[in-house]
Parts: sequence; C-alpha cells; structure tokens
Amino acid sequence: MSIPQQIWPEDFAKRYEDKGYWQGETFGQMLDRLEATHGERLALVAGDARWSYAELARRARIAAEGFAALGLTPGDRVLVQLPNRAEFLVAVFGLFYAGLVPVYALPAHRETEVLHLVAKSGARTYVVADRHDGFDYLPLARKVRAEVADVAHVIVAGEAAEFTAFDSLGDKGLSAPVPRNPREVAFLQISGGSTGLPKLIPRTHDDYLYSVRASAEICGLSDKSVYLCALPAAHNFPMSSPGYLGALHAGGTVVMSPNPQPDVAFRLIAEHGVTITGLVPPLALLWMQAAPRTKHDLSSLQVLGVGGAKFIPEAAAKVRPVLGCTLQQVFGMAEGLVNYTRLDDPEEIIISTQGRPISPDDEVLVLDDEGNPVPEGAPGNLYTRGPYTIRGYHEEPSANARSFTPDGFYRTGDVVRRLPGGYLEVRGRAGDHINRAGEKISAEEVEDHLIAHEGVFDAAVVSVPDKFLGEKTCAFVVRSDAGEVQPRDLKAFVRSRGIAEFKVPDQIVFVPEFETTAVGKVSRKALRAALKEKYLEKG
Ligand code: J2J
Repeated sequence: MSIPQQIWPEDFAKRYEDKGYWQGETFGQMLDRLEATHGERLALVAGDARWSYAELARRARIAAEGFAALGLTPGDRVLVQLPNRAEFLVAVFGLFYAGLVPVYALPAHRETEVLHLVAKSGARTYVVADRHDGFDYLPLARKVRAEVADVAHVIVAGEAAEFTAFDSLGDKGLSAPVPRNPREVAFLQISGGSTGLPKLIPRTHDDYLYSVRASAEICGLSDKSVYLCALPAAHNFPMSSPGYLGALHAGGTVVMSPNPQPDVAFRLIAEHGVTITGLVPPLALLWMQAAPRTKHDLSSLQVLGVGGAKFIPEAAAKVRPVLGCTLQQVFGMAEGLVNYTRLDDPEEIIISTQGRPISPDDEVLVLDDEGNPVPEGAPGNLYTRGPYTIRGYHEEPSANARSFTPDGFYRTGDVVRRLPGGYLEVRGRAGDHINRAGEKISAEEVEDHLIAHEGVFDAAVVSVPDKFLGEKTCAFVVRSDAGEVQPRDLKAFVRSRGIAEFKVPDQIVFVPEFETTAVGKVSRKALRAALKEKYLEKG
C-alpha cells in the first residue's frame, strides 16, 4: 500500500508557505526544538511520571530507535491505541522521530474498529496498553494478530505477556529525526463521519503544526500554562485545540488525566495548578454540578474550552459564575477547520456562538441546498477550505466525491449561521450521524450491526435529544419471522460484535414495518426522518 498522500494544489501550498502558515517543520524536528527551547521545564505529568522536555525527548528518541529496530521503514503506519498515560506522548513522538505515521484509535474501540483501522491504514504494528477502564486489551491484541497476519508487531504499554513491552524498545536512542517532507502525511486521524466505519484523515506536518501554533496563540498559552488532557488523547480536540500539542509548543506542562470525571480531574487541577482544559458539553455540565461541593481548589483554572457538540447558551452562561474561569467555545473537526471564541470576546459572543475560524485564510461558505450563498444570519450548509483542512480522506474515492467539492471545499455536514465578524453558530447538521456526548456515531454502521441479527428484518437508527448527552441513539427495528427478539438481546448482540460501547443503541423501538412510499423504497435518510417524526416527535 502506498504512503498516504495529502495534496493541496501547488498554488495553494505556495500561498500557505508564503504567508508563513506552513513553516516546513516536521513533528520530529519539533521535538528537538522543544528540547532545545524548554529543556528542563516540566513537560509532562502522568501517573508517577514528572518529565522535563529533555526527559520526554530522551524517551521518545529511545522509542524511535526501538521502532526502527523492528524493521519499520519511514512512512509505515502504526496503529496507536493508548489511553491518557505517559506512554502516549512517548509513543507518538517516538513514531514521528522515526519517520513513522501514527494511526489513532480510541481506547473505546474494540475488534471491529481496530481491524477496520488496521485494514484501511495498512498498519503492521499495533501499540496498545495492557488495561484501561476495566478492559483487558491483550485478548483484543491476540485477536488482531490471529486475524491479520500482516500485523507483525504488538507493543504493549504495561504487562506485555507474549508481546513486546513498550519499555523494552530501544536503547541509546536515535540521534536525529528521520527526515520527512513536511508536506507529507504525519499521521492519520479518524473521522466521526456519518457513513459506515471511520474514515482516515491524513494530516501533514505543515498543516497540523500551523493549527497547533495558531491555537496556542489564540488560547493564550505560554510556558506558564498547564493543560489538563481530560478527554481521550487520541481525539483531535485535546490533541490540538489547543490541546497537549499546543501546550508543549508553548513550553507549558501537560497533565494527563486517566479519565475526565470530576473527582479525578479536580484533584489534578488542584495539585498541578492546571490553567486550561477542554471538555465536551456533558462533562462541562458534570463539572459544574460537582464544583460547588468539591474540596479541591480549582482557582488556577483560567480557561475552559468546550466543544465537540453544541453547548447550549443557558449552560454556557454558567461557566464563569460556577467555575470562575473564561469559557472558550470550540467548534472543530478532525478534518481541519477549528473555530474559537476569543478570550477577550464580549460575554454575549462567548455564550451564544461557537467562535470564528483560526485563520484569515480559512474560507467559509454557508450555502443553501442548491449551493447558493445564504445571507448573513440565515442558516445554511457549511463548506470550508483552508491551510489546515484536508482535501480528501485516505483512499476513499467515492466518499471524497461526496464530501468535497471539485474546487476542494470540504462539505462539513454542519448547518450553521454566520454572524457579524465571521462568528458561527451551529444550528444542527445535515448528515445522519448521532453526536452522543461528542462521540460521533454513524447511523449506518449501527444499522448494519442490528441487521446482522437473525431476529431483525430491518433497522433504522436516529438521534433523540437527551438532556445530559445532547443526543442519544434510538434504533427502530422491524422484527423478522425468527421470533420475538428483545431489546436486551439486541444490545447484547451489538456489543458482541466487538464495537465501542458508545455505539450500542440507548433505546430500541420495535415497529411493525417501515412504510415506503408508493414509488418504492425511500432513501435511508428519508426513512430515518419519517420514523423520527412519526414515533418521536408526534408522540
Ligand atoms: C456543535 N457541534 C460541534 C461545537 C464540534 C475541536 C473541537 C471539537 C472537535 C470535534 C475537534 C462543535 N458545537 N462546538 O476536532 O479540533 C461537531 C460538528 C463537527 C463535528 C466534528 C476539535 N464542535 N462539533 O468534535 O471530528 O458536527 O471533532 O463537524 O470529532 O463535531 O467532530 P470531530
């Protein structure tokens, strides 16, 4: 399989370089720069680890040598499925340093997703933790090895059993980063797209590091900043908006929280003087509920970024009074475009909008269904193109034809209103996915799992509003003749298919049939909408 490519037309690439957005630095070179600039400053707090930039760099170089010694060659993909622990940063910087391409899986992913990501990316190496959140990953690693002979190496952070221990990788360390073209793909991020299993998002050194530098500046990061990584580190939001990469770029400290629950996170905030973090709306609500009763001192917290799903104004208005910090709304996507409210924006803007783009060269179009621009203030479909927005998914010709216009705009699937000053308000979305607490779930993917059950004739999955999660999943199911399958059987069945728990339908509603129009079969999209209207909205 070829090395993943991500190509901007040369005139765009040149413009982005000329304007100084793309600076020609690779992630490997970044690590050397961070060490040279911030050497003895505290880079990382995770579990018992308290590592300076020099120590993080030393460990990453050793891991890099270890990866190279496995026989991996520059451009090879490596699937990384690690929770928020010290090895996450060592592994990814080690991979970058060795010229390898991380492919990010979420800790919640199970065999179906992992096998899909392996197949899609052509990864032959799998880096995984022994355990996290009560789940033992070793049986999963065994399954992956048994099913895909190409996966030659499994590297385990923690108890490695028959696999290679992460800590045993390397010895002296590579002395310099393996040269890469900064315009090449640095890593593959996963999409929260609306069709089927996740697609791979190829991000280059040049484009991603621009978004990191610009985000660090917009979010006011400095070498005094302490960023709490509370969301899973593989998500784009805690990675770069401004995320741990932004914090490292600025010479600050990253504190890894093993999970985002208030009891764990609040202790870390108080202990390490955390100044900034990022959360999805349900967690922000949970933190606001817990904060008035906590014994921990949260006064170091200056900025709370909230994004991944819509944060309603009523909740947004409570952040400052309850947590005593500035809210920053973040509307981003792993494909690129990220919008922030600015720290000095009027409270009204911070509460009621999802921010404005990072870059003056982020082109934003708001179009009606016929592709015509709508007036300012009117809702429409958001399209975007710019110096850090991809031009296509990795090896997805038909999805790319749907998701990108011929002139390279990404169809985000989001419905927004553009307000004065370029601020965007997210109104909803056109695509058929469920945004469950910031995790995007493809209706189609869950339907495919349900339909695989012999008791199911057909299934349609929709989102239903949920006070806490924002949205949750509801599956409409038409039973087959094979008996009276029950909701709990179906949930257990979907779970047994080896998928992330957040994809298991929250609610299952049996219906006698899916009505089709006289003309014949309606589209899945229309069917989902009709079912929602009939059973959920009209009661
Ligand atoms: C409404 N919807 C939002 C918001 C994302 C920063 C922050 C988030 C993501 C992310 C990210 C939203 N209000 N504030 O990558 O760097 C929905 C939109 C969007 C989709 C992208 C980042 N913030 N969304 O959530 O790739 O529908 O990225 O298109 O996971 O989340 O999802 P994802």
